Amino acid sequence: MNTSTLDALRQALPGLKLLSEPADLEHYGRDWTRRWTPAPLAIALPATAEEIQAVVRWANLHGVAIVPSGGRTGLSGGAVAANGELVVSLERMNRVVGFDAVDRTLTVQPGIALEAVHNAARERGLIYPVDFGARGSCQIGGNIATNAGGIRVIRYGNTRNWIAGLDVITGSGERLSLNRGLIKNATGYDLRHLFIGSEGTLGIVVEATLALTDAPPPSQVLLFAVPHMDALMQVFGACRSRLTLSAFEFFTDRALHHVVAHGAQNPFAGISPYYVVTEFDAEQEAQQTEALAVFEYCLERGWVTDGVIAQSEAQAKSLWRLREGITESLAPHKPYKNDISVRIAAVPGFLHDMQALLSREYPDFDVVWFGHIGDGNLHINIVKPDGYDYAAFIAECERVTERLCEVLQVHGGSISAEHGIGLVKKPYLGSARSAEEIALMRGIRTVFDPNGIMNPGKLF
Ligand code: 2HG
Ligand code: ZN
Repeated sequence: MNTSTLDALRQALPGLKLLSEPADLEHYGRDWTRRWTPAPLAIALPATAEEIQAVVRWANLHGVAIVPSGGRTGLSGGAVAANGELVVSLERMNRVVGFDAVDRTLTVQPGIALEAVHNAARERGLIYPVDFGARGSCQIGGNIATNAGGIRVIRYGNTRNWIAGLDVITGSGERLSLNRGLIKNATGYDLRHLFIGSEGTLGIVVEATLALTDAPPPSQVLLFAVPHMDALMQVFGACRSRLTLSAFEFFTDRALHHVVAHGAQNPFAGISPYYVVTEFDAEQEAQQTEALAVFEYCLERGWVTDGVIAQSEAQAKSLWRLREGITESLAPHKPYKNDISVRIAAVPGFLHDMQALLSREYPDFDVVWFGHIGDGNLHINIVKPDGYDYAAFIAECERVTERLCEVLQVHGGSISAEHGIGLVKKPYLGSARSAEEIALMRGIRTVFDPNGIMNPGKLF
């Protein structure tokens, strides 16, 4: 790569905003993984789909790799640019471009933050229900590229369920309008769904039509102290059968330790090995009474030892902070992350095998468990001991991840539930997808991106 290639881009698109200062290369060249040293060629900040299309055509002509870039809150290295790629940041394309009250859809540009989507939906009397901790910085284009999940999947499903239409520029520079907001469209392959979760390897989302829904009734937030691992899914069973849940999350005492050290409040006097945060519809008094009955029921059986129900919006927020603040509290330690899933029915057996594996393989590391246990999705963060060499730490974690893949295979699970494969989990893709599937995925990629310019090295 040389400056004349970039000059050709400047000439072809004199209005395109391009950045190449070292601080910009560093800022836009990495995501939250912090494992790779950013080294992009430059940063393009297009303002229109036409500019993106022209950039993709230029990249094909000059053999330049493109890394599409959203809020870069990803945890799998999917948005890292460490090999002279052109980063295409969508951050200037952050507007709502349409709302249809009859279809109940919101059409947005890809660089809009998830929180701004929430606000735009709410202003129109509806909600966009996908939600997670990074809502303030992550962007809808990145959410689509990873089929992001989060804390309300238990009720609403993943991002995929809420994408009514997508406009994309493929890796070969064609613009496609996929599904156009239709609810029913039985016309062959639904290419929209190929782009959702494709991690920027097929093309770039330039516009998305999101399905909205009614706001749920008022809810309440409950925090349980849970004395042992087996009780987690028993509490889940009790809550799910008697309450209308919108979230069911868990974390361990180690997670509590970190999040409290980071400023969150432990509402209990003591420490419990496990905690559950659950949110449920509580519009009527009967539902609130039922929640207390569920608590009593679990208490009698020894599945919970304590509980607190939020009495105000502020208290609900501070209970949520205990769960949602975990990632940020661990970030300074640059933890090694696992984001794994099994079917809900397989969770109890899997938890046992995994606990045995982790205590055998990580006797000396701080292992922090938390996540969306009601969806069968666990986040296991391994914290590097002080003074331990970082490269040796990663190598050790990767060795254990191979063992973890074997346990996941026994239980029919997946090495990436919602963060994507990116660079971090690339060596393990074959543990969750067959060789035939991967060959087909590669073939699909070639159809959309024959020159392999879109986010090369990620996923495969
Ligand atoms: C969450 O559920 C996110 O909080 C981040 O998916 C998980 O930091 C993690 O491992
Ligand atoms: Zn998560």
